[in-house]
Amino acid sequence: MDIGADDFAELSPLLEELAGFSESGGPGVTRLLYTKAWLDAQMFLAERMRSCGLEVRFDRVGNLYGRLAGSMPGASVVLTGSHIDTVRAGGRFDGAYGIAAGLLAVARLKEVYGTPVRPLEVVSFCEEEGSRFPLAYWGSGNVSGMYAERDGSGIFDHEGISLEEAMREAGFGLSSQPDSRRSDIGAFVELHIEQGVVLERMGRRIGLVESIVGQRRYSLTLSGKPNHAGTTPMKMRRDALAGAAEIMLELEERAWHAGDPLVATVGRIEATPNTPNVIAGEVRFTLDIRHDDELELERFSQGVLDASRFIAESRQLTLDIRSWLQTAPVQMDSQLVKVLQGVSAGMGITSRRMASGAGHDAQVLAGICPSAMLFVQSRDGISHSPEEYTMPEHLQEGAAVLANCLRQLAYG
Ligand code: HGY
Ligand code: MN
Ligand code: MN
Ligand code: MN
Repeated sequence: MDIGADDFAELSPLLEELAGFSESGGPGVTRLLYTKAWLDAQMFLAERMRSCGLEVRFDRVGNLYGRLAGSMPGASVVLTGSHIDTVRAGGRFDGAYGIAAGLLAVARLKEVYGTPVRPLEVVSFCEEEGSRFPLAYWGSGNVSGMYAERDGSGIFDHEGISLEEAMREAGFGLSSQPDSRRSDIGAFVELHIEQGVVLERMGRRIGLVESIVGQRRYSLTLSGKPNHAGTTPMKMRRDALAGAAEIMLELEERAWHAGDPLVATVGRIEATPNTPNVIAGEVRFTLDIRHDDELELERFSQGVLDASRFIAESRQLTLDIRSWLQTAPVQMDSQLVKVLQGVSAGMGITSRRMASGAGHDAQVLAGICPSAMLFVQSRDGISHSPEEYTMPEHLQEGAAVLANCLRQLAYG
């Protein structure tokens, strides 16, 4: 008897409950690393895992695991899950879906098939988005060895709180807590919403991710001279905000010329003193650049940085560039993708192999174990937005495909 979509009627209510753990005021869900909303969500999930009969533990950076022990001594772990943090004003599915569905899938497998051969675990990674601190994949990166815990030192949020301080405040970072690094994972399968329009347009139900784009993220700080907006002639200005605007348009123009699949974004900007009648003395902003080809990504990124330096110099501004994320494009494990494809086909569910333009914990886990991803449709391809939506029947179907994949991996 296969597990089916009907087994996951609890999924939407669980996602609804999780969405309640958010900074108040909305719009959408905001659950940033080590904040109260984040901690409450992790504790809620821990309780839910316990009530499903899973052994629960947190690691030193705050990743949460629920474990169903297997019968084979020393067998490697079959892991599923995703990230609990969100972007600011994000949706209720990005990350949360993979955890909620993973938890219910493992619970259902336990009910129907009992003890697996290999241990089955569901993880709620503490951070993936890079929304609070200038660093992304902190959760999965500490598991894979991409980061060591000490890499959190010298990293500050925009309020000047250090990552270490926030981690301690949330109750983590203690030497008595289990090391985050793992070498016992045999396979990782992450279920996620697509966050794009491919599945919807193609009329397919499941996306089988073959590759994930590479990314570069930078923080740029332009410094000029704050001065009076009424008395400073245009020729005498060193306007950091005008310089930032020129860099942004240059970035956009270059990205248009480069064409798909290159994408480039300035998503965050802070001007100082940010006052209508003062020329901005300092502007800090971010660049997010992505491509599925590492050479193209690097060439484009360096070109943009060179152009930014040129623009800054021509305006007598100083420019400080800080690179804080560099990931290469990653291939998913081809054998695992075949397993996911076979399971979908066996359930009579249409699927499509595809690339992911979003980053995911699976690309980090791919460094230590065979990893793959399943996508379900996102309505109108909208994500990182309060408008993010996937129909319950699609969510449940994805969870059923995940459960049957986990069954094949852990019970076979
Ligand atoms: O792709 C992203 O921006 C996020 O890390 N998922
Ligand atoms: Mn995201
Ligand atoms: Mn995500
Ligand atoms: Mn130009």
